[in-house]
Amino acid sequence: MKMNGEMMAIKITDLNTPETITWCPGCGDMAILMGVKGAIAELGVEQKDIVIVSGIGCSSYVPQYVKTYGVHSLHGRSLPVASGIKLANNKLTVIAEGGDGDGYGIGMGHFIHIMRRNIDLTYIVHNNAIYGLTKGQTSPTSKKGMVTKSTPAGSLEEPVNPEALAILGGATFVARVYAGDVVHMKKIMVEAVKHKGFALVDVLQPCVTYNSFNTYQFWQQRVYKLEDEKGYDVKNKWKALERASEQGMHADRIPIGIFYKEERPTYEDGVPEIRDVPCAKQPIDGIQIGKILERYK
Ligand SMILES: Cc1ncc(C[n+]2csc(CCOP(=O)(O)OP(=O)(O)O)c2C)c(N)n1
Ligand code: SF4
Ligand SMILES: [Mg+2]
Repeated sequence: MKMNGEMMAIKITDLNTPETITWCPGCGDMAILMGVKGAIAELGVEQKDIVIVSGIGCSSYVPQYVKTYGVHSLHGRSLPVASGIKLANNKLTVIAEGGDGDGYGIGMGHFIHIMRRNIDLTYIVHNNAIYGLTKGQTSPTSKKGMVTKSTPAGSLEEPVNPEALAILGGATFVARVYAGDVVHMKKIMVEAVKHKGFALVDVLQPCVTYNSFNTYQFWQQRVYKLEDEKGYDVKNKWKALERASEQGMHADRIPIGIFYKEERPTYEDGVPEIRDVPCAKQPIDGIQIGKILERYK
């Protein structure tokens, strides 16, 4: 499990920062922020042991609004930055966040490779099927035919299916939640952080300003919980893939909850040098840095 730091009682208000929240009123990002704070408080990991890393987008403001360590990095680059932090100090709880454009567009290469590596971190994607920050262009998850500023005649492309990709890509925890159900979202986020390995939490998030198709009402009418389905087995990869590919985020019926879960050694497990003492805490007294630098003169 990713929670390696000390456990303590944390109130949601302890996680507030003085930053002014600039999201549009009613934006689903606000609910996701509540879910993340609620999950951190429930997990009780000390704030000094958590790092939230984001890319660029409306969604990527989260590190500024949660009182933990945080990095607001570059567009599409939350995962490599988060990986670097985790490998430098694998005792930290690392959460990466960002938008669908950030993670499933420009950051797609990182997404695919982090899953096969199974680095022990949680990736929360605010999936609003639009580029929000840049004012409403088609994103990789926009529905085919969707009219936006960048596709005035309707998008010609099939949307990316993040859950199906993640199941096949080697992710060991794959979940989809809906920002309109904060209690359920928080519960799944807690499970994702507790999971040992790479955990994807894809959040269906209404952008109330630029996406008039995927509204609260749209998703409210369609979502159902996998855990309520009799006989659904989160360990059955092929059934999970079938469910994910047949019932994507724009379908008539949209499953939420944990699609797939697997136990597999993490990338860090394969690096014995950091098993007991993280890289950042290892003694450097005996290292003759001068001799190394000599070689580069
Ligand atoms: C390298 C680079 N390319 C493009 C941009 C412009 N840009 C900023 S945010 C963004 C897309 C935001 O959409 P998404 O990731 O879905 O986040 P949202 O705003 O919807 O939360 C783009 C294209 C950038 N900042 N950097
Ligand atoms: S533009 Fe959309 S995603 Fe961005 S803050 Fe406004 S409602 Fe939220
Ligand atoms: Mg987006």
